[in-house]
Amino acid sequence: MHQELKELAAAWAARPVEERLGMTRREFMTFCATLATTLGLPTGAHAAVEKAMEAKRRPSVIWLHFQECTGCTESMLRAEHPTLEKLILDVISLDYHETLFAAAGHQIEAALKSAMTENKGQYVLVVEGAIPTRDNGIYCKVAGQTAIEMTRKVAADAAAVIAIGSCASWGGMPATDPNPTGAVGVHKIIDKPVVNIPGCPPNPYNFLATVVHFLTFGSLPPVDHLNRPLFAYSRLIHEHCERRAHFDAGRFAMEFGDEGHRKGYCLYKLGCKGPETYANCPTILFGDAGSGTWPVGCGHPCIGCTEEGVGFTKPIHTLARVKNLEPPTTYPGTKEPQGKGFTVGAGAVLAAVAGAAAGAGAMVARNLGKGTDGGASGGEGGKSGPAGN
Ligand code: FSX
Ligand code: SF4
Ligand code: F3S
Repeated sequence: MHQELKELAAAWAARPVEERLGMTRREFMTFCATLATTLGLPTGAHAAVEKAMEAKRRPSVIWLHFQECTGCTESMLRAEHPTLEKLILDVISLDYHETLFAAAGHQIEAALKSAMTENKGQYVLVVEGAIPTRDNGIYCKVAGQTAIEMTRKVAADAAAVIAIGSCASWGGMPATDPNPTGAVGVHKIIDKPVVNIPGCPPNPYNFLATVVHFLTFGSLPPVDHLNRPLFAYSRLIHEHCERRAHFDAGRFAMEFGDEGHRKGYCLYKLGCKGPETYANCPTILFGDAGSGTWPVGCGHPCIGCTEEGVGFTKPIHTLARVKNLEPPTTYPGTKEPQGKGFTVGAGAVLAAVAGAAAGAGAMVARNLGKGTDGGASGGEGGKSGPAGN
């Protein structure tokens, strides 16, 4: 049976990329070329991404779950746009995932073993959830092993390690004071470089972009001092927020449901942590459901879920430290039609992979979906971090 599945997977992978992704060849080529032109990529960069997407070999991914809510996996699979999950499941070979596997017990343990042996030194380890360290890590065990033991064992032969979600990045929700289990992020217990993709849940596009980068260039993307990919976490939320014009004009919602809140004014005085949180939420959005589909767009202050020391640490209602007072060069529109507008699609992902800044990625996403739609702009090349090359 195992063999039959392998043959089926190989037959599917042998089909042309446009067939696998449900696009025409022309659409696929135009898609890559448009991105390259719009972003001013160095000659050949789009071709490399194109080639990687077409490749029949998909990296084996082993996905471990520890202290978390499974929201990372849920957000990856519950996107509205079918292209997203198609893309994810097309670019990787998900060889071990406790939540998604139909198998259990010895069968799934055997699957882990064979994925590790068959792809030794080549697989990507993805960890979802924090690692409890108190009392020798006994507060989270899978198949008789602690999360610490299992992570170290699987990480030893991994080509790359990705911590998905805030829990795996630094402890997140399980590490909330007083952190009874001593929950920490993956990078605290292994010696290898780890790329962190925080967010509770994280944006699935940021995960996909990271994997496609690995696929295209054979390395994980450049990261910041917290090991977060620069393409996604180099800008403050406040810099691209559609309510920013209201912040600069001093128009604030003072209570949920008041006139300012109903008019879409800035949520700073309700505790929005956008001014001290680095992430691309306002530009890449969630769920492919159109404009406004991100926390602030829906009327709730950002709680800083991607920022260690802010999310799950600072009370939601306390005022944020404003890290950058410089007004943006371009303001996003303050009246976006709710539930309509562009579809992010894969454009922003590939733009991000190719080294563009989040703002430029958003422009491409908007342009792909709507023709022209204005929006935030900006761009800068990434610098290499510890796991960059
Ligand atoms: Fe949940 Fe993931 Fe939050 Fe944590 O996301 S959405 S608690 S970051 O590890 O499952
Ligand atoms: Fe947007 Fe929050 Fe900044 Fe206001 S404080 S502009 S709501 S990110
Ligand atoms: Fe999290 Fe704030 Fe984005 S709460 S999802 S970082 S808007």
